[in-house]
Amino acid sequence: MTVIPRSHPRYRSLLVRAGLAEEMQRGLVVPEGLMAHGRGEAFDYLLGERTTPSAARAAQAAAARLLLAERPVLSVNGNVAALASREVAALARAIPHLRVEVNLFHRTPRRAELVAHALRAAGVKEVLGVRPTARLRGLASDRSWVDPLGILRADVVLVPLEDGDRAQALVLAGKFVIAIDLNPLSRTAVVAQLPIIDELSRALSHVRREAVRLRRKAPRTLRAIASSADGPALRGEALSTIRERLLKLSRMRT
Ligand code: PTJ
Repeated sequence: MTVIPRSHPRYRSLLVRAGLAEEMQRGLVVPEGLMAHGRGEAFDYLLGERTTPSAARAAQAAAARLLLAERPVLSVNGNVAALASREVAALARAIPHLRVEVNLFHRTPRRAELVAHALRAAGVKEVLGVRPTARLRGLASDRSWVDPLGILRADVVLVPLEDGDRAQALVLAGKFVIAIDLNPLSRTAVVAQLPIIDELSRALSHVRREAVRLRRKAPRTLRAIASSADGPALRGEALSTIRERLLKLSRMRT
């Protein structure tokens, strides 16, 4: 593996890339996952590589929504397992009734096992969806395979790095969809009732912190917080952040 000097201004970003490339060699991440990551990085640049105030509000609303849910599920693909298994495990500890399910676009039994292994190694106690037996209606891809004890009966589904088709199918199946996606223009961000437009690890950590802070609040308070975030407004605010940053940067002389 290439040695990345700690002094490199993009050290963390290069380290994450190297980790993903390594996980692609092992088969946890698919080559398409690297492209998806590149797109995410580009939007993170545009957004300033930090959690914006509107993304923080979305994360807070997501935490309240997950705490209120009866059968919440967090859906995990190859990129999510490679980038944020620890954050997934920490969130599952903070919200004990949150179930964790493997869901893959490029599904093979081996990849499903690799994702489950990464999650268990990070501390997730129960992993659903390794050998799913049910299918989500209206979806032709392998993403339609779901666990009857997980996504199939879930009322709220948290879907990081999702493709728009499945987000749409989940909404049509009557689920409340919380998406994590850096691209405010993606179909996933558009169809999800609650898009968190932020980087995956930052967003999951934020939702966890909010869940810990909110978990003893009364349901009435949680309901007010959960309904305080509005999808189109969140996307609009992300686009405004990008526009303002670009305007400011375009006026700078250095
Ligand atoms: O592991 P599999 O087989 O399920 O495949 C996973 C990928 C990611 C390849 C698959 O879901 C895919 O093709 O996703 P898309 O359609 O490229 O969508 C990924 C979205 O996530 C894009 O809108 C990216 O901007 C966004 N994204 C990428 N990396 C991050 C991100 N959002 C937040 N944090 C990131 N680190």
